[in-house]
Amino acid sequence: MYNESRVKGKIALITGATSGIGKACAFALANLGMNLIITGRRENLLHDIKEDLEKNFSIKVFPIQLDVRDSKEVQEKLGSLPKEWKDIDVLINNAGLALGLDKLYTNTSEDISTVIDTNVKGLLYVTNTIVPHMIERDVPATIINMGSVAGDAAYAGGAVYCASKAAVKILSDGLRIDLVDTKIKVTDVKPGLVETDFSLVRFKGDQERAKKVYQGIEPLTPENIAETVAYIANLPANVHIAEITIVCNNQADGRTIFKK
Ligand code: NDP
Ligand code: 8X3
Repeated sequence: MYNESRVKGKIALITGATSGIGKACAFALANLGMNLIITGRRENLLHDIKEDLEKNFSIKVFPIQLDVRDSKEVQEKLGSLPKEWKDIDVLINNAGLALGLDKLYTNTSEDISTVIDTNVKGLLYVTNTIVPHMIERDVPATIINMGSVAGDAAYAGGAVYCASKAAVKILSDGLRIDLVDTKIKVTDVKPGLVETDFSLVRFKGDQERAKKVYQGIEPLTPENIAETVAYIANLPANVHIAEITIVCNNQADGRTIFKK
């Protein structure tokens, strides 16, 4: 039904496009003919991905090295985009991470700050830099925030991460309300287990432990999520998906998983 691209030639900005879900979103949106601003901290990866995208699709890609935790950097880099990249139609707030899977009272203040500053404050800094110009343009636009089933209920050892994703849900709801008199839509995408570098980052490079998370179950792939993100980005202007939960088979919610 929505096979044709409505967003060809339009611009999407993706945070955390160097890996996993964000990178897969870049390819899925490129497939719809969107020009892309890809961001992340690892500059070398951004340039490799730009090359790969421009080789495979007839689109333009603008890489910006960006740490979403740095409000000044966000304001400077995203608040002064070149004229041809200013008109962002789709914003994907995807950058995020978890650190550790330990009892709340053992979490270090450094890890707590990193998770909250990235998943919550970073999303706010980027959103607040982009939205005013979206409103000014007065054309249909979509903001897609990467939430999680982790935001629906706490699980053992995940309190700070779960709280950050609960915040993404409430911020998405609040922004949707605050934009109700505009043409801008806000969607909270809530995946379950997706096999990416997420667990490797969470367990600080412990490959064995990270691998175990996805054993005994067929997890989602980043491409599974990207397909839904592209579908949402490509919806007709009158169709507004507020929230969507995507889990793999044998996962019921953030804490109920059946492993063989
Ligand atoms: P990855 O680790 O593969 O990707 C995370 C991305 O976030 C990377 O591109 C990384 O880029 C970027 N990032 C992290 N910190 C920052 C920062 N301070 N500034 C800018 N970019 C940053 O994990 P996923 O693809 O799985 O995660 C993407 C999103 O999906 C996250 O928000 C995560 O919480 C969410 N999610 C993941 C699920 C899963 O099971 N994998 C399930 C539900 C939600 P770089 O290091 O280059 O800065
Ligand atoms: C990431 C998925 O279940 O590890 O949000 O929290 S989970």
